[in-house]
Amino acid sequence: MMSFVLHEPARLDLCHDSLHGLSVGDALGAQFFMVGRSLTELAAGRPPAGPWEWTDDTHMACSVAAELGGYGDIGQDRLAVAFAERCDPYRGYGAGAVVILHRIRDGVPWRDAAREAFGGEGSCGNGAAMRVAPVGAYHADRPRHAAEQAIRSAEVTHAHPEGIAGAILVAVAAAYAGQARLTGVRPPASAFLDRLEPYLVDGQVRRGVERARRLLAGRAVTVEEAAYELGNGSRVTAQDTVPFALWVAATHLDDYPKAITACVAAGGDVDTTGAIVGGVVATYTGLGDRPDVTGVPAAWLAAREPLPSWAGRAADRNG
Ligand code: F2R
Ligand code: MG
Repeated sequence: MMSFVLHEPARLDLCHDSLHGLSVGDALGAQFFMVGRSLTELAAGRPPAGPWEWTDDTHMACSVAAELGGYGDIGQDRLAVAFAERCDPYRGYGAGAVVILHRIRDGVPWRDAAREAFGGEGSCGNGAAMRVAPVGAYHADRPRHAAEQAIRSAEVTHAHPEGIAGAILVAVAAAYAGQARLTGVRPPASAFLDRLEPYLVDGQVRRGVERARRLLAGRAVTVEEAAYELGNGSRVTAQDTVPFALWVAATHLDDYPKAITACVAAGGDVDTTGAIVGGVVATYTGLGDRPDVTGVPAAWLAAREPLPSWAGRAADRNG
């Protein structure tokens, strides 16, 4: 177990690499909801022509990154206002999220709006997980704090324990990806998921991640088999999305294009599996290539719609 403290510029570099990875995965994934997109072409290194518009995943993650860049930790009241004021249903927001964010904009306290959603159950949508990887990247030196901050970022819209559980695991996975980058030691796929064990809370997300760990410990399986066992996000919930996304990130931690191509191959909620996987994997790979690592390709960054200027310093590195 390593022990170190990151200085602010290093935190922000990891956070912004994660945000770029998240947004490229989201924007490229969303392309595959359009007619005429070819997985074979993508797998051969020929993605669709840009521009690739990003969706709600990136929009909300930019608010999270701006919060980290401005304040270091998540201020829930501030984040709720930022989410609510920026919400633009045109970006493909979840149906429940639109209602929650409009209510907050109308003056309902975020805690009430989140708790009253879905008949009082709260949302277990994959939206808290899709936007959280930059939190883990920012706190790569302190995974437990990353988990606490993930909870704070989730609670603003997702009161259901499964929605929050998914966010915790994605943030901690990103923190461990950042640690692996800083130490230069890539963990084997099964060890990467095993490290999440202290952060598993009882429920369906936990059971899904345990299935993913068993898959990684057994014979090699294809991405289609993994999606069959774990889900591919087609139910748009954390339970149906996070275990698969973590399996992909663990399996392809050193190869960003392969990781995103695996999400596309699995189908389902491709922009969101792409966002989660992209946010974790890019925390490890960074942008561009290193000798033993394939990061976010420059051409993919250039094809992605630029990030908004309010996203902070990450927007300075628009492709
Ligand atoms: N909205 C989508 N995808 C579907 C449509 C996309 C297509 N391109 C189109 O335009 O038609 N994607 C976005 O939503 C996901 C993030 O969702 P978030 O922020 O969690 O929102 P929400 O609405 O709270 O939850 C999503 C769905 O999950 C189900 N659900 C949630 N809580 C539930 C509960 N307690 N009981 C039962 N079901 C629950 C509902 O079906 C919600 O609508 C991302 O994929 C993002 O990209
Ligand atoms: Mg989306």
